[in-house]
Amino acid sequence: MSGPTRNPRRNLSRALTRIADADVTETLAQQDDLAPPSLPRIGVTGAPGAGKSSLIARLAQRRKAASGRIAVLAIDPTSPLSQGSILGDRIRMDAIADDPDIFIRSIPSRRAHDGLADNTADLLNAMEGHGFDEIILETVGVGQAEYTIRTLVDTVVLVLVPESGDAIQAMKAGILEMADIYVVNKSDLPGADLMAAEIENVASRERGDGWTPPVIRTARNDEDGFRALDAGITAHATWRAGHTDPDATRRARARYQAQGLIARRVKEVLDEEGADFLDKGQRDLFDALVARLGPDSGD
Ligand SMILES: Nc1nc2c(ncn2[C@@H]2O[C@H](COP(=O)(O)OP(=O)(O)OP(=O)(O)O)[C@@H](O)[C@H]2O)c(=O)[nH]1
Ligand SMILES: [Mg+2]
Repeated sequence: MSGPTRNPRRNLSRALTRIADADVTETLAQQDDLAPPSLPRIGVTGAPGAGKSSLIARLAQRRKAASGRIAVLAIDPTSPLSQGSILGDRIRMDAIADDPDIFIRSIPSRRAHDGLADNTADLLNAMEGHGFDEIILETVGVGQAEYTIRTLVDTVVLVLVPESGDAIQAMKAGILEMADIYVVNKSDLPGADLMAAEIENVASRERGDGWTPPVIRTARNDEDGFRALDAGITAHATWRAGHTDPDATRRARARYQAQGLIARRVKEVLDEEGADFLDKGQRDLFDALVARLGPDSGD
């Protein structure tokens, strides 16, 4: 990783590290340098160990043939102390780690309770303007995370595995209405056909927007599955271009990001203040908090 041709990657890597560690004030200061979001974003989500990283490694190789340079961001839910799964993601994606057209970065999901980092939106924005053509985001889906990803990416791929009770869990959580593409991964394991049929049943119900999510079986040694997934993503992108309003997407992301920044700032203030600050009625506490957030807060 040296020489002038790799510098854009190094710059991006540094930018991501800065953003991963930034507080709200630093985050806002960095926003000014960012290119406006324009790259297609694919979100790959699913339970821990569903095979997301392995699948992304194969997918990225296919996507780059059609789309060009690919950036992969993996939000890692494990403790930043252990770094266990960060290594895991790297090993899974080893096949593409040295590919000059594919950039991979794993970031610990600090303060996250939904499988996403509180700064995922900032990290995604930072990946704009570094010469990539497409972004793939890996997140661990733990129920509600899928709803959030929906706002941040253009195509949501939900990775399920046979015999895990995943499909039932996903249906209970209402997630099966949230994905644009369903993948039954590890289809070499028993139960894949049954599971695919179950999901197809649910997925074929009218979603209200006219897109019928495909159900695609993938497995480690089955190129046909990855080819179908690649084609499914392209088909969804084409459909989306004719059926969604880019302004609405942009505004939904702006809204999500603004809410996230405020929530982070509130948490920062509450962490900074002592116990006294909390010893008030809700109304006074709210007013005091708003005053602290305002421009005259003195920090
Ligand atoms: N049987 C089978 N195992 C697979 C397949 N793909 C991946 N695995 C295994 O599943 C395990 C998890 O794979 P990962 O790619 O790390 O899964 P992940 O969803 O990224 O995991 P986290 O990031 O930790 O949530 C590894 O032991 C893989 O070798 C497959 O197609 N078939
Ligand atoms: Mg992974």
